[in-house]
Parts: sequence; structure tokens; C-alpha cells
Amino acid sequence: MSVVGIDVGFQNCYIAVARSGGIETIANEYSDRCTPACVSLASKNRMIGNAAKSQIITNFKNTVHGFKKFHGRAFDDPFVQTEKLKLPYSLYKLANGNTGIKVRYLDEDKVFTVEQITGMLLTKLKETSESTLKKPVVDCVISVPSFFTDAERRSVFDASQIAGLNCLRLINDTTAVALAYGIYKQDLPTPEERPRNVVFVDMGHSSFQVSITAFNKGKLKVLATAFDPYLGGRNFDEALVDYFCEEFKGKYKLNVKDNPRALLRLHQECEKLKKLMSANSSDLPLNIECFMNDIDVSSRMNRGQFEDLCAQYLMRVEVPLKAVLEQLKLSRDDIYAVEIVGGATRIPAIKERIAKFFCKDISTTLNADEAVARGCALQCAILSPAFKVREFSITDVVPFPITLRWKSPTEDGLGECEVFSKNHAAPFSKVITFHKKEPFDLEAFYSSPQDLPCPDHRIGTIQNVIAQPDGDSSKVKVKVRVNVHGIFSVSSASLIEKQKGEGEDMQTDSEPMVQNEGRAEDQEVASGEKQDPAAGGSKPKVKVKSTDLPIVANNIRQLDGDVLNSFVEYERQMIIQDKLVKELNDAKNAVEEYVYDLRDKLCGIYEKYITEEDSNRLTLMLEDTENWLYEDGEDQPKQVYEEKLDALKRLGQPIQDRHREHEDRPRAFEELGKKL
Ligand code: ATP
Ligand code: K
Ligand code: MG
Repeated sequence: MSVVGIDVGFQNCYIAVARSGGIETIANEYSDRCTPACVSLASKNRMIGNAAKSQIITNFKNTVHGFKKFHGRAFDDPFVQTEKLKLPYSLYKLANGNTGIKVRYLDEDKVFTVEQITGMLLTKLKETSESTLKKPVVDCVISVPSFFTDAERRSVFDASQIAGLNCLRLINDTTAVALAYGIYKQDLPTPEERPRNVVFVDMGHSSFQVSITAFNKGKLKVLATAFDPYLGGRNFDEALVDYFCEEFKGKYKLNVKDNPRALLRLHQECEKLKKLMSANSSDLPLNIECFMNDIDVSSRMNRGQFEDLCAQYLMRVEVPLKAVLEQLKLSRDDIYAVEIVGGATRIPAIKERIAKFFCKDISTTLNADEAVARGCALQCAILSPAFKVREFSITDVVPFPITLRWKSPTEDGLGECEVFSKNHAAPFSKVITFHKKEPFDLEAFYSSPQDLPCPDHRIGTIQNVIAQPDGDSSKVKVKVRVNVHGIFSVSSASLIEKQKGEGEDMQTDSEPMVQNEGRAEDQEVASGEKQDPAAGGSKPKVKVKSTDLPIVANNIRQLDGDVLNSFVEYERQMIIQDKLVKELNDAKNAVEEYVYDLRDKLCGIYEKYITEEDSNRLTLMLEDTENWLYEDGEDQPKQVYEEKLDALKRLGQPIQDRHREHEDRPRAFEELGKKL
């Protein structure tokens, strides 16, 4: 069994695996440990990761990037609408209101859901880990931002299923980092001692996350999280892009924003410039040749100017830092260390602001790019029965308070209560006892919509929890939980059968009672079937006789089971299609390579082994083949290339044989000499 951790970033993905030597971040076929979160669709196949990134400008309409925040989002969501204006590819409103991505694929117009696009990316990451580990990869742990809501988490979980992965846990980015930090520390306080509080800061391309985590020997407990879901490296790129667009408008009379290709190029150059400015405070050039309308453009910028330009973003750095301390009423003195990760924390002004806020040197002991993936792999190792790793308990938090509302059709039985407060420990289960005469509906939602990154505060509904025919009030226990993925569910409802003499405490419509059931440690292990990531779990611990009531949950925005299954199947087909195209290209390339190789050798090492006349004839034939490859032979079935190669080899092989024979002869003599 494999143990794999995947950091799915807005821009960059990393994979770490557990091997006998420990946790290792692995490289893809380009020897790159970072795989871009990019998928490019084409008329015959798809390209994913580095290959897709190289298509961003050339095939901009069909190259999808920056899609992570479309998970669980309605098309009408204002964020989606703002992004839509900036993206070179098209977004599309799906029948269920979700955000779809419209591209040309296999010469047809095609709309993919974001789960499918992330599924493609995960397929690539799965293949990369399989080729490193040389065995199938199924079990994994995937990171999500700590502020991801229920809908976003369900959507990422579905994507993992589309890729054929069994996600043992969706873990929060900053929690994965905390695990990577803590698990090897030898000097953590004992469980009886005061815990060590560490602040983890992660600023990536799209968002900014902060957590405070308490460590004792063998355990970590996240105490609080805070975030700016819309502050990341890309804001700084955009500030530069806007600045230069304005400048080029005046200086070169260019309307860059009207030209998607030029705009994408400018984006890439601005990101490079931004990174250079992190290392260098002097004036730096920006030069782009043949930028637009055959015009070369150039400009300059230095770090001071850059910081002025981005003042509005730099100001926002302090907000979550302050918030996380305030939530816990902690002072700076209670903080043992501040650890930063994420690419954008390399911007000196951001680092300075964090250090200044905590009045502390910040530590960069963790690998800023790989810590999340390593933490994921560690979590996977802990969860996997196949791997031995030291015991380490992880308690996370609920990012936003959750309220449950109940409603009966005729009674005035309408009410609500907050079942999980902000920073409540997770995973966690609670049992709520209702006294009800009639069937009732339950609805779960986030209680503080103003704090949510997206405007939709609904989580899900459950209809018709009980039908008690005798008109008496009955006792219904409902178990709610936030599971290991951070996903909320009503995991069971049971009717407690009335016993004689119990009538006394049976009040109609009294306030429900909420009991803690404690940590929900049980993990969900998905099989091939469509599985609700929130389902499963143990039966409630009820002493009296109880009957389970059916629950039909309706989770806002989640893919329907049949649809998900069809996506799983479609992904498999696309994998096969990509493989066929790869084999075809390999067959074609083999012909081309043989042509070049033989031609070189005919004027080189083979010269002595072929008559001039034969050599001329063969050279002509090679030239014909080369021309054919660019004309009629451009687009042929695999078999045609294989036959072509065989035909060439029939002519080339005898020469090669004569050459080899000649080479071997002196060697054979030498060996004979030794024996004598
Ligand atoms: P997210 O966490 O938001 O999903 P991500 O995980 O893909 O995004 P990271 O890989 O952590 O993001 O960081 C990428 C960002 O860091 C990009 O904006 C990139 O330009 C920026 N970055 C990387 N190196 C530097 C540097 N030396 N100076 C400034 N910015 C940098
Ligand atoms: K990343
Ligand atoms: Mg990240």
C-alpha cells in the first residue's frame, strides 16, 4: 500500500511519499518537484501539469489554470463573476448553478465541472507518484485551505474519487504544516506541561492562512485559524500587470488588456520580476520582445516602488495575524515561534510585516514549498495500516460556526441552535435530542455568513426526520458531526421507543438537548462505489431500544452519485485516450529519430559498409520519409508508422550488422589472444 500526500495549490502542486527512509518529496517526469495546477485540452488529448503550462499562451482558450477556487461555488457567485472577466478561458453556468469550464476537447465544445478538472490534475499527480513508487497509488491525503467550506470540501473530495484516489483525509494546509513541524521534534513539553504554541503562516498564490497550534509530546491541537482567502502572490502579480498596462498605454499606445496573449505574457514576466525583486532591491528591467503589434516593450521597477504599488495588499497582512491572537486572547509572549511557508512569504515586505507584528524573528525551518505535501504524507502514513510511524494525535478546528434549524410542517416547531462554534475541535460528533409530535426537516448552515469566503451559507437539508403515527410526542436523537475531512453531516437519526413511565420527561417541543459525543476518530474509507464523504460512523450509544430513521441528505452543490460515477468512467476513458495518443506519438517519433540517426551514420561510421550507390539511394529514401512525416505522414494510425520503421530497418539493419561484425572482430581476436 502506498502512502502519498498531495498539496493541491492554486498554482503549484507537490507530492510527498513515505518510504522506508522517511518522507520524500518527489519529482515529475520533468525532474520538477512542482507540478503546475494546469490542464490543457486539445483536439486529440489533454496535457496536464508542466506540459499544460507551456500551452498557456499558445492555446489560451483551452488551457485551464486558477480553478481551485471554483470548487463548490455557484456560477453567479460574485467572485466567479470577477474571475470570469480576467480569465482567458470561458466559464459556463451548469444546470445546477455550479461553475463549469468550457473548452474545445477532441474537436468538440465541452463543458467540464471543476471536479473533473481537478480530477485530471489529480490523475497526473497519481501517475507521477505511481511511476516513482513503481506500484499503484490509491490511498492519499490531500490538502485544502483551512477556510474551505463544506461545499468546497465535498467538491475536492469528489475530484479525488474521479481520479480513482481514496482520500483518507482532506487536511487543512496549516495543519499539514504543523504536523510536518511537530512530529520529529524531540523537545516538546510533556502532556502535563504547558503546551508550546506555534503560529503557522502560509501565503500561497491565492490566499493567506494563519493558525495557532499547541504542541505537547505526541500531539498537536489547532487552537484557532484566521485567513484572508483573497490575499496571495497573484494580487502582487496583478498590481504589476495593471501598472505596466497603464504605462504601455501611454508609452507605446498599446491596449494590452484587449489582447489575451500579450496579457498572459505580461503576467508571466511580472511574476518573474516580482520574484527577482525579492532577492534584489535595486532597479530591475522588464523587457518583452515583440510584445504586441511587433513592438518591443521595456520598463523598470525596484522593490521600493513595488511596495508602494502593493501598499493596499501589504496592509492586509496584519489582519488575520491580529484576529488569530484575539480569538484566543493570547498575547505575543504566549507564542513560542512563528513558522512561515508558501511562496508569497518570500516577499521581503511580507516577511517583515509578520516579524514586526509578532516582535519576533520568524523561522523558516520548514521547506516553504514542500511542507504542506510532507505534512499530508505524514498524515497518510499515520492513517495507513501499512506504515509504521510514531503515534501523533491531531485535533483540528471548525473554521466557521454551524447552526442547525428544524421545522415541522404544521406545528410552530421552528427553532435553531448552534451545534458547532468557531474553533470547536474537529473531527467531533454530537447527539441532539428532539421531542417531536410530527415529522420535521433539518437544515444546516453557517451561522455567520459575513465571515464566509463565499456568499452561500447553506450546508444541507434533511427532510422528514421522523414520522410517528400515534400522535404522541416521541424522542428523536440526531447525531451531527464534523468528520475527518472537515465535512459536516447528520450521520444518524434514531427514534427512541417510548417506555411506560417515561412520559414525564416527554415534553412537546421543548428545547432540544445537545450532548457531546466526542472525537469522531473513525475514518471513512471509500471503495469503488460512490460514497458520501460524510456518511458512515458508529451507531449512537443509546441504552434504550432505538430504531434508525432514514436520512436523505441534500447537500447544496454536491454532485449527484450517478453523475459522479459517469465522471469516474469518463476520466478512465480520457486516460486511455491520452495513452493511445502517447503511443502514436512515440511511434511517429521513432520513425523520425531513425531517419536522423541513419542519415548521420551513413556519412559517418557506416560509410565503409555500404556502396556509394546504395548509400545515395538510401539517403534519398530517408529524405522522402522525412518529407512524408511533415506531409501525408503527419497524421497516420500507429500501425503505419510502425510499418514505415520496419521498412527502414530492413534496409538499415544489414549495414548495422556489417558494422557491428567488423567492430566485434578485433575484440574477438583480443580475447582469443588473452586465452592463448
Ligand atoms: P495556494 O496556497 O493559494 O493554493 P499555491 O500553494 O499554489 O497557492 P505557493 O506555491 O505556495 O502557492 O506560492 C506561489 C506564489 O508564491 C506565487 O504567487 C509565486 O509568484 C510566489 N513566489 C514564489 N517565489 C517567490 C519569490 N521568491 N518572491 C516572491 N514571490 C514568490
Ligand atoms: K503549493
Ligand atoms: Mg498552498
